[in-house]
Amino acid sequence: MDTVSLSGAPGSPYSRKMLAALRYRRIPYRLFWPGREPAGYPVPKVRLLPTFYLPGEDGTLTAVTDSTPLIRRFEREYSGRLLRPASPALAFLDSLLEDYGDEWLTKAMFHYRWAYKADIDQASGVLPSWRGTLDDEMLAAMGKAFSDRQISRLRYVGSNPTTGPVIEASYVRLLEVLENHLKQHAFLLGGRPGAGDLGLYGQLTQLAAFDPTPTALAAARAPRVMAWVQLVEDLCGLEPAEADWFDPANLPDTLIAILAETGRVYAPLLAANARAVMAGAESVETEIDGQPWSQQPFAYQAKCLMWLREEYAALPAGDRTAVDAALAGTGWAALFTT
Ligand SMILES: N[C@@H](CCC(=O)N[C@@H](CS)C(=O)NCC(=O)O)C(=O)O
Repeated sequence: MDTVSLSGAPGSPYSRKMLAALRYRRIPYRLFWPGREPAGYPVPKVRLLPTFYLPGEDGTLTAVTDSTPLIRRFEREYSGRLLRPASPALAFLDSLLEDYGDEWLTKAMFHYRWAYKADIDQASGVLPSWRGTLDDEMLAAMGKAFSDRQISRLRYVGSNPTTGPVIEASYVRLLEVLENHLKQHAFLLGGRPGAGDLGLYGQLTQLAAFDPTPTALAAARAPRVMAWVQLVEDLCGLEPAEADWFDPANLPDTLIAILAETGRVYAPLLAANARAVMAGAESVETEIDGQPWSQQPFAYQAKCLMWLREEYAALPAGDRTAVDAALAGTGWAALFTT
């Protein structure tokens, strides 16, 4: 089996998502700390973590980013222990949950880390130290430069005084619905993990296991979620069976509650963002959860909606019926079923 090489860091939720995917799939990997890649390694067009180094069409090493298509590529290239359910209906729900983790829950991650003093102080000390040895003066300077840069980028994820309370309330509700689900089920879609589990897990490695403000919220309300984050980190010993997936025609109420929570906040944002991107608007102005929402448009998330709509449109009729039933009454329905 080919060994996969990547650069990633502990404070990068998408790096954690992919490392957990590789461990569960038992794909051998070699992890480089950013900046410590072997000489001559290619650099991606947009420097993002994680960056994978994979053979391109002509066999030369190519830098590849973006966790969602990479998970799908590895499903094709490595057999067994697949993260994507064989049922198209379940696979579609898995895509919704993965996208919510990657694109909405990351707002909470970025917001809490760079909006509160305790979190800024901790991140400013720890994150630069992942780069290697630093004396006190260097660490203070790099911590300040790093936090100044990230705080100036809060606007990209849409964290601002208008949206902050919406983001925080949604994080607390997610903890509650996930905690409730984990009382009876090991993973979102049954007894084995999907890509959606990893999408949520990646962000929660920071929210519920590193940054002090959101981790305290998880400690007070969601012990099972905290334990789950620790377990999902390394699932290489789990032996999944096909029968471990839920029956899409008979989904538990606790999963429907998770779909309701994710659709409540992320679906209206996807719709409003896509409208703003199409119109070339300067800002997305909408309501989420009955409260005003304002942020700059994000072209990538317009693509996310397009991909989800394509997957929905390709569903066989029976699967579509099951999906429609699962999403009825959730915010997701407006995006797909009307
Ligand atoms: N959609 C990408 C997102 C990757 C991403 O945004 N990575 C962040 C860190 S977790 C990053 O590298 N940001 C650029 C920077 O910090 O300079 C994925 O799923 O891999």
